[in-house]
Amino acid sequence: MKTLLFVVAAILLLCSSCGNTLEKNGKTKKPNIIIIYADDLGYGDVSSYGDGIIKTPNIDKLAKGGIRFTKGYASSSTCTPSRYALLTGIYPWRNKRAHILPGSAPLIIGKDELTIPKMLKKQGYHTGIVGKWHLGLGSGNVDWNEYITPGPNEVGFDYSYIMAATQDRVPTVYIENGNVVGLDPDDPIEVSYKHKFPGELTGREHPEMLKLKPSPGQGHDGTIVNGISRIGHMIGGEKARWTDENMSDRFLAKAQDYIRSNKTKPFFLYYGLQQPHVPRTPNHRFVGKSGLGPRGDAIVEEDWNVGQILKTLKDENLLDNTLIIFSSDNGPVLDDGYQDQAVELNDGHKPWGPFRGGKYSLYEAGTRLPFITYWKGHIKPGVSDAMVSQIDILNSLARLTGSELRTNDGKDLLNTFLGKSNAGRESMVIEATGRTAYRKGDWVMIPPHRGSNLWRLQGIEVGNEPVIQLYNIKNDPGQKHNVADEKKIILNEMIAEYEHLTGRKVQMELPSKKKK
Ligand code: NG6
Ligand code: CA
Repeated sequence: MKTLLFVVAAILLLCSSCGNTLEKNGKTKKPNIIIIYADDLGYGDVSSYGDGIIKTPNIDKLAKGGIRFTKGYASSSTCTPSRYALLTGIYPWRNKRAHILPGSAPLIIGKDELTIPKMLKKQGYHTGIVGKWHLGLGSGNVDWNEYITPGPNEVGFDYSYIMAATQDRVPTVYIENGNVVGLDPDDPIEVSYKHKFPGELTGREHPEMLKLKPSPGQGHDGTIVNGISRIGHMIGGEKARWTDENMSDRFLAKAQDYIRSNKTKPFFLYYGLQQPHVPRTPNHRFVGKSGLGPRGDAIVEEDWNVGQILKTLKDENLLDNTLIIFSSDNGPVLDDGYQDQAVELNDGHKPWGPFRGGKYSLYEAGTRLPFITYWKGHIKPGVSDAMVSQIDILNSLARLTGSELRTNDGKDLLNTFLGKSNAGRESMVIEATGRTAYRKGDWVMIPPHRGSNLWRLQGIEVGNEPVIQLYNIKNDPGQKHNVADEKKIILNEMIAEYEHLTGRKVQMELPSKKKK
């Protein structure tokens, strides 16, 4: 009897102490979740996906230790729509306001809309965002000198440390939980996308003050901040203005702080890296590291950031209790507004991988991106050819964390994300600057779209043709052969499904008909 009591006591003691150890190590039953979201990083920019001309050893570590998806997609080939779809699990073309936003735009996520952080909060998570937001702030006419609301904190994030829009747009300040960081009340900020302020210095009028010149005709010649002119106008807030070269260190430090201070509860961190979006301003530690100029150097810096996040998780003993999802918001672009020699120094590198197009494009490189899931000890490393979209993350994380909530447009692909299944989505609608196309199996159908196919300034084919385009992506990843005339059955099937799903009508313009 004594022995039995002793055994029972020992077991109880063991269990309570293992509970304690779990607590002490910050390990909880529900895994922490980190989404690392790059800005304008192309399929071929990551060495484990591309030509390896730019070395990305840390992202490759995720790819080799997790699932590297070869058919991973953003829902759109620009930022705001992709971010909207990722966070809400809803197609961005359903929301009229989901297009590239100016820095003064109101919040486009409705307060009643479901978001990943809202869903996770209900499951007991602490939720944070650090980095690029670009989903609008306030409800119109934001006063940047007051508490800025609604914003990320009103749509599910407990903590936020963000830039409002893009690095090339005003306001060029960090915003923490709705307040501009370091704002001097005696030097209030005003922002306008309509007019210049008296006394404001712009790149248009003072090119001699610039260390990075805008590309002609792209509009990055407004307010000068840190020797770089931006889109839009801003006055005041001198002390609060960011220094671009320190931005990546700043966001990294905030992301690390967030991880360290929330390690005892399950946390969700959305880490929105700003690279390699323009202006490309790598810290001096990374200048010259890629041999491809600022764009390549910004990617090397970005990769280092990813490595530091991994290191932080390892140091905090959180690595085997944290699911990491890595992807990018849209495809690559070389000249996107500044004369940073991205084109001249590209030197044979293929940011778009084997695909056609890039940022802004309905062609494959617009939305097909690096997409990796990593969870040490829980995901068996591998490569998956399943078609997955960022729009599926919400429903999949809901299942992972035991939430019943689902969105209509997303799929629950949890098993695929965890490497337990090869089943992907069958089809999806992709979006590019308001236009849409339909991707199904090995095929993509692009309805006729008006406007020039080649965006000359950016050097990107955006997918506009007066006729229907149909490509077999598997056999023809470069989308060179429009087979709309030959493959009538699949074409008609895709048109019908696309029309049903989107409510958008496809004009029946076949290539053969146009030639006559
Ligand atoms: C475009 C800008 C481009 C970039 C993009 C947003 C022009 C001509 N170009 O309108 O420089 O800022 O918006 O990029 O204004 S995104 O990745 O945030 O979608
Ligand atoms: Ca982007």
